[in-house]
Amino acid sequence: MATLKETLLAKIQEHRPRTQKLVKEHADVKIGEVTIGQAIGGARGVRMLVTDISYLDPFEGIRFRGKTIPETFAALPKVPKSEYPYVEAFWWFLLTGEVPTEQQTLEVVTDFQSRRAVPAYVGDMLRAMARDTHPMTMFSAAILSMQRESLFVKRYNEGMKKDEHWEPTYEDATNLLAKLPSVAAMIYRLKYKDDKQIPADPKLDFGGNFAHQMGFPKPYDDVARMYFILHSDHESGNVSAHTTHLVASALSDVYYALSAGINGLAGPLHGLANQEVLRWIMKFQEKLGGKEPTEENVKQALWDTLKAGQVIPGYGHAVLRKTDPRYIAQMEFCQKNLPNDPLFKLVNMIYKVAPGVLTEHGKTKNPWPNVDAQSGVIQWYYGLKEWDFYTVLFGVGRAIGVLANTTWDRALGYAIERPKSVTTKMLEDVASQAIKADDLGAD
Ligand code: FAM
Repeated sequence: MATLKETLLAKIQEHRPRTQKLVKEHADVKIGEVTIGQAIGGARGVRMLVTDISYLDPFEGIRFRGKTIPETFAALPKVPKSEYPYVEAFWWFLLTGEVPTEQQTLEVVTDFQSRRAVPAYVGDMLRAMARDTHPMTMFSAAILSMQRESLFVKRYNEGMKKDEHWEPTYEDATNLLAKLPSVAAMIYRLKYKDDKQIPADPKLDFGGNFAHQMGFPKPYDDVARMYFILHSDHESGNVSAHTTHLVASALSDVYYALSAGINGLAGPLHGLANQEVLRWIMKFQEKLGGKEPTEENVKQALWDTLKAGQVIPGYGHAVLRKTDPRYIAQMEFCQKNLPNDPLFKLVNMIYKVAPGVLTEHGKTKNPWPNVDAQSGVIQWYYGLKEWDFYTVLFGVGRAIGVLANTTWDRALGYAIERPKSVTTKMLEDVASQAIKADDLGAD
């Protein structure tokens, strides 16, 4: 039976002629145009990235390799006595577009276990950092510190052909991904558990070992698997995915690229929003001073936030125009596993009230919740209450998607990214020409 690397190579060889044909024969075909609003407004909606790993429809939400979230969970081999699939099976699926067999999955599990050990210098470096450093800074630094391990750099320096770039990138990506749960758990225990580290369990899978090294009992292993898969990929334009792609496009290796992507994820408008959601809820509860929350006082608190010129964390999205299916997947998990949890009930109450408030406020194009509005509740329920750590969990998940993408970027030889900038004066000139043309048209 073919290994993951052999299956991936076959997929790459099958795909390359498609990309080559598009570039050779259809390079001038237009797929969109750019307005002044888009140039100033964060390139929203500009079609300029290509990925086959996931696609985000504004109304349907994410599909991984053509499958919705429930279809993905249903299709992949599951860890015995668990309700969620192996992350390793999902890695295979994202890389190849094929659902692996049980045996293929177990081979990847064994492969990841053999790559899991974190170099001792990572712990030394983390311990040298100020203990109140944000865990995302530690996570990014830990990834960057391992850059010396890059096989891509070694092979590049030896003189490697372009069509071989994917191979050491795949090796780097797998080496790095396999280490991330242990790196994350190390940061958690260093910061919040007096540096009492738990050694890895060589028998466990990606999610299982993460729960073990964090020190959380079952079913936290399944929570971790669900969380990592849900947060993995959201096509290519979001800040963490795009940053990783951009940095890697200079042929910087995956250590440089992922570390940069993680820095983008650390922004409050992106991944850090899940920390912000919990912070908002705790502040709200503090203000209530032990009183039962009501729809009326939730509404008031939302308006207070908006009137203070701040955003409601966990709501809105640059692409989505309905409730995020990643939010729904987590809500269904809560309905099944923690239906009576007070925090879950409060999050549901916010879900009932916030879209109306945001619609009345009239600014956001999407008043519905995104992934971050729900994820902290689950972590809190299972004992992970240090919410400034939540974005690290997001980062471990996001790594799966962006590392699969970077491997394919190298396989298809995508170019160094270099869009063109213009000056404000140029925009003003184009705008006045457009007005003149309109005036002429009106005559
Ligand atoms: N609360 C208040 N105002 C909001 C808002 C929210 N949740 N979402 C959007 N707006 C405002 C936005 O700030 C902008 O105001 P200005 O015109 O004054 O700049 C206006 O509505 C139009 O924004 P938009 O076009 O609807 O959204 P964008 O595409 O510009 O931004 C988000 C998208 C996600 C950055 C934005 O909705 C937001 O700030 N949400 C809160 C933070 C959050 O939850 N981020 C996580 C996103 C998540 F999916 C992820 O990356 N993990």
